[in-house]
Amino acid sequence: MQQADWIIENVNLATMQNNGEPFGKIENALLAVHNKRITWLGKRDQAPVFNNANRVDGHNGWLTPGFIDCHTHLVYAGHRADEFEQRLQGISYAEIAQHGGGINNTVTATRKASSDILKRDALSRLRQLCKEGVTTVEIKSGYGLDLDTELRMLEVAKSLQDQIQVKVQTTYLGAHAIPLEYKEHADDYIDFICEQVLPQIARKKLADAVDVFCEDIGFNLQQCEKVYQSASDLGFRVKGHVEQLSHQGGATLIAKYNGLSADHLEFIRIEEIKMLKQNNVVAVLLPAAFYYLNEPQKPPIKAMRNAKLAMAVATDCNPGSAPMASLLLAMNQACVLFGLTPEESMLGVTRHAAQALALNQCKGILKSGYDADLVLWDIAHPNQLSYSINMHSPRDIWVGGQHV
Ligand code: DI6
Ligand code: FE
Repeated sequence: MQQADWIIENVNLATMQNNGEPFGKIENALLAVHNKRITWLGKRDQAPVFNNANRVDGHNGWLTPGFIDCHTHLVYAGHRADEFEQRLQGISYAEIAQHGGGINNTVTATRKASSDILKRDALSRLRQLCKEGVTTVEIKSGYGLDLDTELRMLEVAKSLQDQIQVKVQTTYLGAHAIPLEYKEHADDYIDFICEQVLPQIARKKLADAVDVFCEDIGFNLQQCEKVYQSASDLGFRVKGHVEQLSHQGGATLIAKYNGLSADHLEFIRIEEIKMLKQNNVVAVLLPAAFYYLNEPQKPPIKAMRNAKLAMAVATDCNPGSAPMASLLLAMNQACVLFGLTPEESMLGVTRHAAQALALNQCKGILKSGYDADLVLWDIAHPNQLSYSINMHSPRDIWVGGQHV
């Protein structure tokens, strides 16, 4: 006899483990939860006896790991619908940024907003994500740029998990844009990040990782390397917005610093992919930004697949290039726009997304010992989740074994 707080039966499992089956599936299964963790899973007819366990009926649906959105900018004030209209008139994202709009527009609004307002708005976007089965979310700073607002953004991001059952991982993205007060002095701003902000964030334990925007309209390779060096010295893992609008060499830089993930990658060169693979860097695909910006070039998915590179999929939810709070839609976009298979897109929001956040020892797959972050879907096959838009929502969600 084995101990369990509750078990779910009459259910099929998309474990997302590498067990030789698509989606790591186990049909006619049973899964048991004890002390917030999965304690047993397998075929129903091979299950041990669980005395005193509550029984949940899975209605012959599919149970998946809780989804992980591993790249978002959920905390910000205001919106940029006016810039969306400008882009529809033919003005490019880069042109808007070069004229002081873009990210700096949101920086102005975010600096002015109280923490209560930031929290209220972020919470409403987070609720949308969680309704679709997201149980872990990464949230970046980067719309404050000054010390006070960056710290506030990270505090607000962390505080969201007191309001709603979700795990929040935070990332410091000081090198997101050159703030207006440092215009023409980007190197001084980088020094400010490295000398003033990063040490405080480390001391206050406000971030789990450090990100940069390596781009003509962001920061150059030398500036990004300076941030990575300081971040690594303080014990942070790094990641980056790289090769999105042009090739800069940011992906190779992330590999050199043993980073967690390289995000976007539309302009990565084929020969650079093996560097990511060798250093266990996850490729985070952000099809919503590609879609909104009408980007001219797709990431080289076939080469990534051939290299067996771990590919994650995330919303990039942000007010400029991806005003979208739907991870299911990002999965669909990853298939339609980039050519991922439905299985790859689901790995992208589970196992590979967990790896991008260094949570792959406890989240992202259904496995004994792993956190009981679970989503039950009324579907006949897990490939339906990538196939249809707005047709399926979770029947039940559990975070750490607790029903939400
Ligand atoms: N993530 C970002 O941070 C920038 N692009 C992206 O994919 C843009 C954010 C913004 O325009 O506000
Ligand atoms: Fe982003």
